Amino acid sequence: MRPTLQSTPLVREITDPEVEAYRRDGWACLRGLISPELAGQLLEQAKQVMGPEGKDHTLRPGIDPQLEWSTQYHYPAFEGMPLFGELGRSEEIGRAAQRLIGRRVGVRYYRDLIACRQPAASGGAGSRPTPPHQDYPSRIFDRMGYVNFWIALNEVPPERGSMQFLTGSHQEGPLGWDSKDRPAAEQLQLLDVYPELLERHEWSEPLHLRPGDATCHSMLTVHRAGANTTGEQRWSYITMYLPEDVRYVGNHDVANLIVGNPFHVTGDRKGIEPGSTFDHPHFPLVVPGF
Ligand SMILES: O=C(O)CCC(=O)C(=O)O
Repeated sequence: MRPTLQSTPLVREITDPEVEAYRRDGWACLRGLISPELAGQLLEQAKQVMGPEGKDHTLRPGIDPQLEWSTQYHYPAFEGMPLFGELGRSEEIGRAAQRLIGRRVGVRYYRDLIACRQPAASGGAGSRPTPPHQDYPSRIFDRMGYVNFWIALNEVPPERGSMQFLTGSHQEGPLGWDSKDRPAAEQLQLLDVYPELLERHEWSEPLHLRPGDATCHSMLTVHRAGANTTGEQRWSYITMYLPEDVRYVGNHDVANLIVGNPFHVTGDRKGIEPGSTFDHPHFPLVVPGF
C-alpha cells in the first residue's frame, strides 16, 4: 500500500533569524524543518529502496553514482517516490527556499538524493568523510541562488558525521571545482590551496541533529562532514532548489564530468540550450513568483 503523509504542513515556515543567519553566514540550522514523524516515514521509505543498512540498492547506470562519502539513491522526488515526491516537490519546501533566496521569483526543484553514510569501521563504500568543498563551481548556472537542504532522517550526533560549515566563506566567491566525486588524485584540496580561509572564517561546531532537523547552505559556502565513528548509519535526505530565472551557462562538457549534475545522468541536456532557463519537466516550478 502506498504510504501516505501524516504531517501537515510538510515543512514549517522559515523564521526571520534563520534568514538573517543564512545571509550572514552562508548556512543555517533549521531545527524541526519537518516533523520527526515525517522523517521517520521517509527513513522507512528509504530503507525500502536501499535496504535496512543502505547497502542493498543496485546502482542504476547513469543515475546513481558510486561515491566514497555515502551510498546514495538519486532523484527520489523527481521519480515521484512516495513521500519523497510529495515533500521534495512541495510548495512548502519551495516557499522555504524562496525565503532563503530572498527574491520574488519562483523556485524550481533542481535535484534530490537519499544519502547514507556508512560506519567508518566498515571501510566499505560510502564510509569516507566529506572533504571541504563548495557546491557552486561544478554547477552550470549563470547566477546565485541555489539552496541545499540537508535533512536528518535519523539522529545525527557529531560522531555520526554531521555537517560543518566554514561560516561566512560564501563571501569568498568560487574557489575551484567541487571535485569530491572525482578520483582522489584529481580532487581539489581546498584548504591546501586556500589555507588563509581558516584565518578569515571558523568551522561551525559539528551539529547534533535529530530526525527532522535540517541545515541549509548556499552554493558558495564551504562545508564538510566527518567520519561516522558510530556503529549505525547516518541517513539524510538532500534536496536542492534554484531561482526560476537561473540560466544554463552552456558548459556541457564540464557538466558531464560532474556526478550528481542532472545533465550527467545521460549526457542529455534535455533540450536546454545555453542561455536558456531550466524550463523543463525535470526542473518543475514548485512555487511561483510573487
Ligand atoms: O552529506 C554529506 O556528508 C555531504 C553533503 C554535501 O556536501 C551537500 O549536500 O552539499
